[in-house]
Amino acid sequence: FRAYSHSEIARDAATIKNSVVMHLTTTFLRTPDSMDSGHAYLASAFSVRDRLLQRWNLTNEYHSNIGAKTIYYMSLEFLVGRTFDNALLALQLRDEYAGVLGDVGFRLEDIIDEERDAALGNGGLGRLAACYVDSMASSNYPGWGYGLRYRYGMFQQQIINGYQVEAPDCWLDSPNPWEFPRADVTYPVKFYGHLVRDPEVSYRYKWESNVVYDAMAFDMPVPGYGTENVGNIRLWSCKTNGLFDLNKFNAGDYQGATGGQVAAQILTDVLYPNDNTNEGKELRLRQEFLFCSATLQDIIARFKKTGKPMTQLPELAAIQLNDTHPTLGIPELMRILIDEEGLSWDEAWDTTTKTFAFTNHTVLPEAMEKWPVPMMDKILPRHMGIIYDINLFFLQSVEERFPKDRELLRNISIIEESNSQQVRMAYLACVGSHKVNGVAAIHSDIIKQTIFKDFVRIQGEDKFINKTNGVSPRRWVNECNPDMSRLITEAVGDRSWINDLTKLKVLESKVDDKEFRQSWWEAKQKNKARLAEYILATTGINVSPDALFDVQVKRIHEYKRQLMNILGVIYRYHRLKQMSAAERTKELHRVVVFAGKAAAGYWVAKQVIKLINSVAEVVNSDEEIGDVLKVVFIPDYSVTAAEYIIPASDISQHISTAGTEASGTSNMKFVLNGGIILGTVDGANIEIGEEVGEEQIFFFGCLAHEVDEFRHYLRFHQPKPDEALQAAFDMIQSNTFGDAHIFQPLIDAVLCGGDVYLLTVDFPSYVEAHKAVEAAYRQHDDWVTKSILSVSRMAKFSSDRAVQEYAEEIWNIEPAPVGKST
Ligand code: 26M
Repeated sequence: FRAYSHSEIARDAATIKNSVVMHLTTTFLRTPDSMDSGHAYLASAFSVRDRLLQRWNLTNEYHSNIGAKTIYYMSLEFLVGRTFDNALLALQLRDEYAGVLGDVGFRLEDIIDEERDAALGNGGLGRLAACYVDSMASSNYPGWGYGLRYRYGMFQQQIINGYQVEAPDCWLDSPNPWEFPRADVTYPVKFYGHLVRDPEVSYRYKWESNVVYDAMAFDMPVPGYGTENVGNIRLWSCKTNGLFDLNKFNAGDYQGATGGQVAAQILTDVLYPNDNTNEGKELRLRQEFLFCSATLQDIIARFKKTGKPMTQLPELAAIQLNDTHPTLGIPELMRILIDEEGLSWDEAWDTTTKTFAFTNHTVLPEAMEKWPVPMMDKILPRHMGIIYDINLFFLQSVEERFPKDRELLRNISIIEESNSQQVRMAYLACVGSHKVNGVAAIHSDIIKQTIFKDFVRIQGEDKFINKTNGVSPRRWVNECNPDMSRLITEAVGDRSWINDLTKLKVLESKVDDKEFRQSWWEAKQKNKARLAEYILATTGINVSPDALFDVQVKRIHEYKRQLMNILGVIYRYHRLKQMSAAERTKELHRVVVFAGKAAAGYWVAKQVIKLINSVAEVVNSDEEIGDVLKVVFIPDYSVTAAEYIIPASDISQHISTAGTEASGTSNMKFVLNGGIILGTVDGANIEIGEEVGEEQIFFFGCLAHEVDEFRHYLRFHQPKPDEALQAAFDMIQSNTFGDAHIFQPLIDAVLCGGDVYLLTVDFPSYVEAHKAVEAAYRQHDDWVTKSILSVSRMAKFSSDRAVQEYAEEIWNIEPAPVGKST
């Protein structure tokens, strides 16, 4: 029997009101008279969630009935942000809920603002995972994300006395309508222990251990837009296996009785707040394994229901590794297939490599995951053994083809033979996968020439491919920019562009339409006014929406060069101070916006935040300068903050040292929202430039292939700052922004530390590029043209396109829309 069917989502006000009141009174034990906006949010959210869960059930029932091949996107991070508005838009119930809430005196915008972000990620990699599950659901691909349910997500950033201070993100302190606990979906995960060899098969073992944790599933429904499909992110939460030690309790050891519980929970307590750095902490390794083991057990349990032989797993499941963090999934699948399912080594290896594919997201050496062999051997003895065997067979096959090349074998070995041996996770991921991809064209080229060079030679060119990143048009246009979205819908004639960004092309025909251009400009101005309010509320700083909004928001990292940006601001301030008042009145007004978090232990990045805030304080209170220049550091950058900031930018900066930013994804979001990029020839900036045309983007700086030579030179020669950069240094050193000695290490990194990120090399062309931006912005009409043309040419950067490419070229899966056959 079926209690509901796909057509039965009620849209009438009475039914919606009933379900909201039902939740208010029965889920939250409140009455309509005592409803505050917090409970108005919760009751509305639970009523929307009911509808999503119905579709969730239908989707999964349908996919299992038709035996659809499913993609499992394994990621230690999912940076989802808020869900309420996203779900309302996907179900096309936004106006209906606005009406019902309006009747009882609430504005939908205020209710939406009650929701806390699900901040289970650091930055680009985590947000990409969220965009990809959004696209899978919206494009009807059977696909699940798998991750961890951290009790504390990305820390909250406070700015105190100009410094970053971290506070815990207790996002689960209030009820979370967007997760569904599944106590029945729980798997045991072992650690430590010892191995017993199988008397018959030399490579088969029994792994015995008393240290067993339980991983319990929580499902987050992912609404597909304009479809009945609802996707899923399954997150694991850890607890001890075997509940409670009654013996200890009876002996009066009350704490000891629950001690294991506390120890286990630590595994999913907190997201490591590192972005592009690897700390090599033991707890992180245990986190990664808990995740991989629970996920593989779950995938296999689902597969076994089909009754098919294990060697057919790749026909029903594709697993994508989001960077190396979930790489232990490879030896874990090998262990299950060999030790538990009785496959031979060769069958297991063939099945495993056909199932896994791997995405690399960074080339920074400090981000490469390596685990000390003794640590891995202690915590995961069976997996260490399997990794040794994978490596042995791999090296043997290479030796056959390249006899006596000792250097080659050393270079490609999964085990690095340093003072202490280390497992190179990127190599393990590569050897265990049938496809390896980078995330933008230049990045995919670079990894083929650097870390995977020898693997390309051995395993062939075809294994190494490019999948340029994309972003969800639902969240990053339709949701965050309603005014521009309305204009696009008018131009296109309907909302079809939200699932098909190639429709943006029609905007090109509007570029000479006076009325359209005016509305386009007004939409941007409105977004700027909205951001100005947000800035006032979060920082107390007053900025004018009439100024040029110049924005750099992303994780704070040396390679992203926020330091170069603030030095540029200091140089601008220096010039303004040298001008006469009359000259200053001719200057273009500018608001420079920064936001972003520094990893808690990344001292240099934290000093950069302090410098930005110190400059802001001096500049913003300088009466001579007034509105000509404002500098703002918006605290606690998040998905929700990004949804305010990105639609309001005129120019955004993506200025990494060439060759260091794998792709970048906010660059795509900014241009999709009518902003223009000031950037280096790096990552996806390059492909954005190719699509929108060189008139629509401001490039500067040295090229990736020149970087090595510059770095080499600067190792042996004193860097020479140009006059502009020297002026900025001088201003800092003369205590203009407070005690100079706290900033001296930042200057020393450039002048005495080899200037690894090439500030002295790129600063002159950076200053020139700013001048070009300014001249262009003054040509108001041309600027609007650039903005409209850019958006019209951005189709490539939809995550729908990216996911479709993965589906066709890596996963070999097809869309399976629900509802057509029910
Ligand atoms: C590693 C070890 C221990 C703890 C944390 C990490 C870790 C976490 C996140 C390492 C790297 C992490 O993220 C890297 C990242 O976000 N890379 C970005 O990926 C984006 C999506 O592909 C790209 O757009 C960015 O250019 C790239 O920097």
